[in-house]
Amino acid sequence: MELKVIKQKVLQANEDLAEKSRLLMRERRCLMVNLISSPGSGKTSLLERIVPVLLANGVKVAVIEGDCYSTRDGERVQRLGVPVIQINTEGDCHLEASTVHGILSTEVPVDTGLLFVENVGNLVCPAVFDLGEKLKVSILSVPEGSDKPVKYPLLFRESGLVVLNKIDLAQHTNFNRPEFYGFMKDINPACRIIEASCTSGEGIGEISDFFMALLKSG
Ligand SMILES: Nc1nc2c(ncn2[C@@H]2O[C@H](COP(=O)(O)OP(=O)(O)O)[C@@H](O)[C@H]2O)c(=O)[nH]1
Ligand SMILES: [Mg+2]
Repeated sequence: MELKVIKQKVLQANEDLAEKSRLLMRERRCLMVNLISSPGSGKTSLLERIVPVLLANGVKVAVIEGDCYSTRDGERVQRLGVPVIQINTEGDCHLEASTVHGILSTEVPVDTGLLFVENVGNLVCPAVFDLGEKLKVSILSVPEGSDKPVKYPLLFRESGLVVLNKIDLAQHTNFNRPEFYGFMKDINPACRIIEASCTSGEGIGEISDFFMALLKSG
């Protein structure tokens, strides 16, 4: 009982700060997107694919890179020519609103139109800790298996877009599309699902169009 109360307080403090970040981003007309997946599903690869398309369309993009350790992904994204803020959690498995809120005013350029937050690779905790984003985007790669929506329902329920990545590998795996789409229909029927390959480029245009439409709709 005692532990449950403490946990609720932690989450409430996170929610309060996330709401402040959401208001700040709304004031600045900046769309914040929380990118969530297991390690290796293709979050950074997706950024490498879609950021150039968004830049070519005149969108001012910035990226917050969340990792336990290393600046490897930050360096990959920096090569795209966009501002990158690297956060190393030193072992924590997710970002929290307190970490992100502190840098929105100081590190993220004020004219940013689209702010991607690449969360720490994990399907559990990043879904619990709201960062103040407008949208959660989850990436599932086909080698991970079609059962992930039922095993991690919170993330897949809260996502506005699921990118089904590494579709180029589908023939080499036992990924069951009807099962995956069936689970998604039960858990989050309104969710947009786009099949993609960051290797072949399949689906990248559709994902970029999704973000452009979102930016236009305000
Ligand atoms: N075959 C294939 N490999 C991919 C695809 N997307 C990413 N990868 C590879 O998967 C590995 C992990 O990708 P990365 O973007 O670093 O994943 P992250 O940990 O989610 O950021 C890298 O070796 C990528 O080259 C894809 O669509 N198809
Ligand atoms: Mg990455």
